[in-house]
Amino acid sequence: MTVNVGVIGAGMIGLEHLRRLTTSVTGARVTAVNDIDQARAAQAAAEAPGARVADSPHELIDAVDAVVVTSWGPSHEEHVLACIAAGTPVFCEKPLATTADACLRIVEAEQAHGSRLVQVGFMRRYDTGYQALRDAVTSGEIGAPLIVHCAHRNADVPDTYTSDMAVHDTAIHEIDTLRWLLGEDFVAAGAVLPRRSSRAAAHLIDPQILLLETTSGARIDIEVNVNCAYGYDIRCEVVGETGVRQLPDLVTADWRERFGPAFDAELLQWVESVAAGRTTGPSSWDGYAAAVTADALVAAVREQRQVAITMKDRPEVYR
Ligand code: ISE
Repeated sequence: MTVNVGVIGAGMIGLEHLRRLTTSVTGARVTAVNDIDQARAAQAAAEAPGARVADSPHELIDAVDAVVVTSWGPSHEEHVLACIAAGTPVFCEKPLATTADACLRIVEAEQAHGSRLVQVGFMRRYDTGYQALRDAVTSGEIGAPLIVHCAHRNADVPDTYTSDMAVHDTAIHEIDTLRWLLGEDFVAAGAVLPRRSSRAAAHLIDPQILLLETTSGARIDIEVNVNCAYGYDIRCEVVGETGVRQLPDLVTADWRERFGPAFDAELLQWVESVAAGRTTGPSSWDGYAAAVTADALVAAVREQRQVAITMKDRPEVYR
């Protein structure tokens, strides 16, 4: 079966996903594209043989087997809810939605539907380096995890980048990956702020050191440093009771190059699961958990205090 996919949102990441689905991911073809900018939608559709421009997200949803949502973050909720209402599987780029309440509305809609339809684009779970770290933890090879040291460094960021984005847009990857890697939720957030980099724009708090505590009492520190000048550098070292493992040392120009293979694997797995009639991978619940944690971290940075993280009970659908 070839899965007919519609793409809502033809910006940078939308185009990346469209190209992947057209050239490297087997089992799918993009048949419709929608964007608030019709010309941009037409340009994107021209890259996928047989694809057309859909007049509206709703018209697109009705015409395809599955949807990729890569529109502007604040519109994710509307588009994902429309897919759920239509019973259509949907891959939504991160963030699932821009507030924890909006994520919860998606969770509730999926629960009412009775089974999962949503996969969230947390692609680091498909990175072989992180998978090896997770294996080292789950196999017991390094003993129970005590501490995780992370760094998320970007060479630079556009002027539109804000201090809150350091959490909501950047550290959000560590938030999800570490929940998955450690198999635990977080109970508390904190932040320590070093002196500001002279390379950072005047409005920006950069770098930031974000702190998390897990339910078992393991501690995580995440350096977010988005003006590091030298490249895209993602580090993660897990300190267990009997050993230590880290990601391979790999500095690239940007995230596209660093996580290209993970994006490929993520979309291939999504297409295969849609074809098999089930939804796997990072869920709406994971999107909600990431949003709640991100809100606590932003408060910790702004208010310079420890912030408790509390989540609703995990519904049966996500167990
Ligand atoms: C961007 O949105 C990403 O997803 C990248 O992985 C991250 O490194 C960057 O900081 C974000 O702005």
